[in-house]
This record gives sequence, structure tokens and C-alpha cells, in this order.
Amino acid sequence: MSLPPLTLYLAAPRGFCAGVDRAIKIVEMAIRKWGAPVYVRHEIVHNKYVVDGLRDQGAIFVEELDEVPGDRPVIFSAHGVPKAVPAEAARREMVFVDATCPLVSKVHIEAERHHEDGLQMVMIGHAGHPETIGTMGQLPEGEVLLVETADDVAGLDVRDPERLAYITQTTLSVDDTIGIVEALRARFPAIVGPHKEDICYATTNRQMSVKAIAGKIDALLVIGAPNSSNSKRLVEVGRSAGCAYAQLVQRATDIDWRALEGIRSVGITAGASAPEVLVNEVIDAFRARWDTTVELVETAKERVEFKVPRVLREAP
Ligand code: 2E6
Ligand code: F3S
Repeated sequence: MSLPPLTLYLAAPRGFCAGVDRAIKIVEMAIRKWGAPVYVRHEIVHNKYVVDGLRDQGAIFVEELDEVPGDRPVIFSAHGVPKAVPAEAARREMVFVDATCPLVSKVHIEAERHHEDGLQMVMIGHAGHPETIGTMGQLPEGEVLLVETADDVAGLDVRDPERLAYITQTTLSVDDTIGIVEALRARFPAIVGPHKEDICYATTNRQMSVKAIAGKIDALLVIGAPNSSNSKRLVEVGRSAGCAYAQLVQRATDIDWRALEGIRSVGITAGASAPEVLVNEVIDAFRARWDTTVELVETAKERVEFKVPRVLREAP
């Protein structure tokens, strides 16, 4: 029986960013250097496949530092941690390695610099997300106010409207953030901020490539985890850019094939924490059901690389 034709538009860039690549390497190198088990505070990146793979190699994932025995090394996840966490690890004289993405650390430094200049901060981010908790936790309680939407701006109770700065989470929707920054600037004309926002290159590029395919596809599948902020934003971007059926799937077994009956084209992308092996698994699942032609839609080239910390590059 011949299979129906399907064009599969494969977005690029997609998948691992430089910060994720570095964070995973840090865990692998730490296990090699210090032996198992090495503890990791929070999922190193938000992907079950990655976390399960590292667990198999000897990583133990916990949510809080007090779950880590004092005589084992601990790694802090790519999303960043409040200042109190490394401070407590140092107090306990633990061996720790910070796998915070350098682009998240850059935002931490920005916040600190504004605080030293006497400015109160507004953070645009998602409540409860570890990056938001980590970034807000760089400054004392009350020094960083959180807004999630443009509507939240009206409710901000600031100390001095003339002495304010804003920072953002790195994985926000670029378009939604423009609206929130506009609302901030309209209410607080003196607010200081980055050139645009702190959304990272990987988030920006993955959203751009989804926009490039959204108009020509019957369905969009984003490979990523339900707790992955950047992956969830890709689904939203796909929907806003005109693709009515856009779904997040962790891997091929999550795909609702019934919902895809009769499609002629599909778009595939992957969040910054989703490994390429899962993209290939999804493509193979399409090939098994349709006569699939894969077309790569590449909207940017990425050459960013981050070094792992020196302690892991040194001999044991
Ligand atoms: C660290 C910072 C930003 O949920 P989120 O998108 O933040 O995280 P992951 O782990 O899905 O993606 C990578 C990442 C790490 N992004
Ligand atoms: Fe860093 Fe952006 Fe990736 S903040 S971990 S480069 S999604």
C-alpha cells in the first residue's frame, strides 16, 4: 500500500543551545573527575531524556541543597540559583560547580550592577520558574518586583518611579516581551533597561525559525518538556504565527496521530533542551506513516560555544 505524501519542514536552528551543551558536559565531566554519585540541584536542563541518561551515568537529581551529603560534589542547574545556594554550599565546605548558563549569569550581573547604582528592579518572567527564582534571588527580598504580563505593570508598587531598571528571563516570547517593555516605559519613562531585553540568542533564533514555517504547515510539533519555558514559547509562537494545531511532545510516543489525519505538511522543531536523537525519532515516526519529504528551513546559523569551568578541565 502506498503512503500519502507529506512535506516535513524541519526548523533550524532547533534543539540544544550552547548553555545546555555546556551544562550537560559539566555533569558528565564531573562524574568522570569525581566518580559517581555526583549530585545535581534541579534537572540540569528541562528534559527527561537528558536527565535519565545522566542518572544512568551516576548523577543524582535533587531539588534542594540540604538533600546533598556534604562529602559529594553538587552541580547547580543551567537555570541559575539564588545567591543563598552557593553561599550555603561554601559554608558547608562542599565541592560545587555552577552550570548556570553564562547568558543567565549575565542577567544576574546586570541586576547586581543596577542594585549597586541604587535602582529597584522589575523582572519580566514567569513566577515559580527556576530561572526567575534564581535571578530574583541575586538581590535582597523586595528589590526585584516580578511582572508576567503587560497588565501586571499597572499594579506595580515601586519605591521611586525615577529609580528603576528592568531585566528579563532569557526564554520569553520575543513578541510578548515587546508589549510588556512598552507598558513599563509608558508608566515609568525613566526606567533603565538592556538594549531590548535579555532574551538569549537561542530563544530568539528558535522563535524566528518557527515563524518562518508556521504559515505553510497544517500542524506544528515542538519537541520539548512540559516544564521547558523556551519550548512552550515555541508552541505559542507557532499558534500566533497562524498554525492552528501546535503541540508540545516529549518524543514520538506522545504524538496524537488521530489529530494529524489528512495533513499534507508538518513543521518540526525542538526546544533548547531537547536532544536531536528525539527529533530523528519523530521524523522516523512520520516516515513510517507518510511518504515524507524533509525540507530544512534555516533562518540563522549558530556558532556560539561556552567553555566548561576550569576545575573540570584540570587533571583529577
Ligand atoms: C537555562 C536557561 C534557559 O525552562 P527553560 O526553557 O528555562 O529551560 P530548559 O532547560 O528547557 O532550556 C535551557 C535553558 C536553561 N534555558
Ligand atoms: Fe542559555 Fe539561552 Fe540556552 S539562556 S541555556 S543559551 S536557552
